[in-house]
Amino acid sequence: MGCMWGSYLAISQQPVTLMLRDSSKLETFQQEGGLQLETQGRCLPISVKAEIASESQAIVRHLLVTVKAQDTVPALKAIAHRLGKETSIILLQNGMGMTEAVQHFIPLAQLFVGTTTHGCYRKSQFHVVHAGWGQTWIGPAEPSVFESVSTSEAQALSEEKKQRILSSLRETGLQIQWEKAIEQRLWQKLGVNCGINALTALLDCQNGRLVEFPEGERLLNGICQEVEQLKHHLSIPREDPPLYEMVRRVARQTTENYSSMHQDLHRGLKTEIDAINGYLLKRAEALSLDLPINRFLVDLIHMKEKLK
Ligand code: KPL
Repeated sequence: MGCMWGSYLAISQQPVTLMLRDSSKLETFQQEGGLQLETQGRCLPISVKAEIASESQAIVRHLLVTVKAQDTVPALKAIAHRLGKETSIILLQNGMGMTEAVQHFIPLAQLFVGTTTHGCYRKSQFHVVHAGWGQTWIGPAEPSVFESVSTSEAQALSEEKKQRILSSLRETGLQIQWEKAIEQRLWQKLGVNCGINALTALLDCQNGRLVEFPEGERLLNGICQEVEQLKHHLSIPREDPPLYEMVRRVARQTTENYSSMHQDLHRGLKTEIDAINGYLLKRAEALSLDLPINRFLVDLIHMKEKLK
């Protein structure tokens, strides 16, 4: 996702820098001859700067965070010296629960969260294929904080940052919508990921295969019922269409895809299970609610990670 957004920002002539983890990533970037974007059957070389994120001292004004959920805090800690009250951060990731952690140690930066239905995958480290066109919603990380900023001066600053972020992202030509009630969209995406990701990873199958068999339908239904149960306890409104319908629809629309959790598990990487089904368990535990199917999935994925 980072390579995809970086490409479109660069194509629309905006100053953009890829912030890389370490020197080996920068070497790979140079060896591959920079960034390439494949879209609508064309492969475009993208002119974009790249740097080792922690080495520069320059203040970051707009930061789009697309790392895996579990890498969020370490990635931001590595560049904490570059983040201040002039920084706006957008978290565009799978899973939930990262905003609290980020707000905790970067209280001054303005935080936004987003969710997207664009599909992309990498052919190599810096060669990204934009495979499915989608939409993106951006909203305040926590409306209560965002709206309760005390002075009108602070409110004007927040509004200015929001407008700058939106216009910069819209310059790319990708569809961006401001969503004040972003939490609801994040819950919807979380529900979809809770249904599809762990099952496809464990069953070693593409997304669409889940809805080909009655057993798959029953499993998805059970997961979705638990998500709905938790949402009911948290007073989060039910979705229309119901989550189960939504999950089946996404599984069909992305039928050939291997989910991100499938890809992580099969590459021997740590998965985002703790920010997806694991996030449900954390929220449920605080309410003394048991979600046995989701607990089972989390345990199985953790076991798989350990058995690698
Ligand atoms: O977001 C996804 C993921 O794989 O993480 C879905 C929507 C399930 C598409 O594969």
